[in-house]
Amino acid sequence: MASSLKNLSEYDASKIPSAEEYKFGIVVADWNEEITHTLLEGCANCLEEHNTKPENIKVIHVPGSYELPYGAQMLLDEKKFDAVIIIGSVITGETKHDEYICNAVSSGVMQLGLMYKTPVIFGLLTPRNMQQAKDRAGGKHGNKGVEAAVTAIKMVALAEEMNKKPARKIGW
Ligand code: DLZ
Repeated sequence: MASSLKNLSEYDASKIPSAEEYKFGIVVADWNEEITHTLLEGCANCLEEHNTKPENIKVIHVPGSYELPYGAQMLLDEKKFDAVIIIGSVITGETKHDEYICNAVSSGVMQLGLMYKTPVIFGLLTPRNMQQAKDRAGGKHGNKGVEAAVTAIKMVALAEEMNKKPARKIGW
């Protein structure tokens, strides 16, 4: 379903398990930061609303979305997180740069999740213009950061249920 038909921030909070024991890594691209920092805020606030402790959320920044998979890999290498969330916004331009970046990010993120056996959540906006981005970063279509947070919690709960939670390093 297109996000124009579904508010990205609307979900049934009663169906989301408590994330009190969970640890999340977030990598955020600073390109289009007026959008991505709003997505980050929505994401982190949502995790905390579901009881994740602030000290169990680590945020790192990369310059642009193309760098998101590498940033996610650095977090995954720490072996501290139950899930990693990537956040970025690639706006269509006059050239095909957006296609190259989006393809690289989506395949990179998918590969990392399978390779590290850890959920890596795709919080990338791919709008055609700034207005579409604003509509999905706290505007009329909600906040994709919230959707990414809810997805991350659900995936960690599923991994727990299936006994597939990634092994973490001791002491964190
Ligand atoms: C170069 C570039 C352009 C044109 N547009 C965006 C964008 O809309 N969103 C985004 O996150 N990053 C963009 N970038 C930067 C690239 O992702 C990357 O940081 C640079 O190409 C350096 O590798």
